Amino acid sequence: MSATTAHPPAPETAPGPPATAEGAARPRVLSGIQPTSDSYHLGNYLGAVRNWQILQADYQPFFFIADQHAITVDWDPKLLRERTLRSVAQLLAAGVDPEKSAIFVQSHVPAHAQLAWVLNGITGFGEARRMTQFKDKSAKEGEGAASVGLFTYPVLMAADILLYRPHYVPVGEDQRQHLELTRDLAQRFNHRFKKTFRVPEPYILRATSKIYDLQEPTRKMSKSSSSPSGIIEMLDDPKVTAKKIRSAVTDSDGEIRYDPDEKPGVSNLLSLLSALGGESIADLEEQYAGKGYGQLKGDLAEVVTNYVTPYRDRTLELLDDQTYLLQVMAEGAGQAGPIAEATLRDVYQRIGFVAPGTPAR
Ligand code: AQP
Repeated sequence: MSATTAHPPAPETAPGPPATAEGAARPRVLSGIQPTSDSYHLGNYLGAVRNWQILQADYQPFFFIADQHAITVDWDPKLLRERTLRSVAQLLAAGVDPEKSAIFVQSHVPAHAQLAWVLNGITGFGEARRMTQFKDKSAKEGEGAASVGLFTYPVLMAADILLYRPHYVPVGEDQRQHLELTRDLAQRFNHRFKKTFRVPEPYILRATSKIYDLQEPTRKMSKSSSSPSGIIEMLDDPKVTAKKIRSAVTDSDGEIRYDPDEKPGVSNLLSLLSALGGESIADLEEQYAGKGYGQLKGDLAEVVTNYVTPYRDRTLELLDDQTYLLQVMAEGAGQAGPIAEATLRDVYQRIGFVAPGTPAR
């Protein structure tokens, strides 16, 4: 059983289901997620994974577990292995279907790192330095303590995307700047060496593009900067989740109204209820007129519990069948690998690398 909805709202920056001529290839979408926690949080789920599940009906999807990105900050090898399997299990539990989508692990397709190296050569140091995620993530320990990998993370992300020449990249708002860099690098490469890459569009659903922390509702829900009480883990015991929702920070004026500037906590709860329950924010405002925050939180806790319980059960079931998970990864890499390698061959030829055993052209 999967936690799904029928159709996503229209994305902010891309058209809805494509008007594809019969027989023509469906437009390609690609996205990735890091295996850096035991469970995805509700931000990862609503901002990215749920949309992946929906898009696979009309697009040709490639979804990967970004294990190479995961080693740009400190990591534990045993945990990384476990979390990679947990990530695949969660994608499947969310309804991403290996019959429709290529689900693979980044390090199983060496072309990602190989293209990243080439793109490093056309990325300006200053341009990489402007990436706000690097600034945010390196701020805690200081820039000197951050890895070079964290610095070039957006270049690897550009390679991840450009290898597959996708039309759209479904991500949360926090990835918009990285996607802009990807587009710049694609255009720069195409201009300098001959058209090679498709310049991809972001696919960002406004309603769920940024899910906020329950305790600090002006900050995004995030595994590295949220406190445990501010983050809804999809695989948590639903009772724990319900308790976190009941303790969410709101305000003292008592009115249930969507106003992210004045009432960020209540607005976040309304957004979550709307995203998971399917009713519009305007309808919810009407229904909750004159009611208290306790009622809103109780209802949201129930909706979240109903939503995550089958997801959690299915994930735990899949984790008992590691042979199947490994098979899904192998099949996904089998689909992704040849496409990525073909792009890399084009790139190598265009930039002047001599292909082994062939005369230089
Ligand atoms: N709060 C969020 N709201 C909406 N979308 C979100 N995403 C992450 N947080 C939110 C989207 O989830 C996808 C996978 O993200 P990732 O694996 O790159 O993880 P992340 O962005 O690093 O997730 P975190 O929790 O925010 O991790 P840290 O704290 O390490 O930065 C992406 O599409 C992302 O946009």
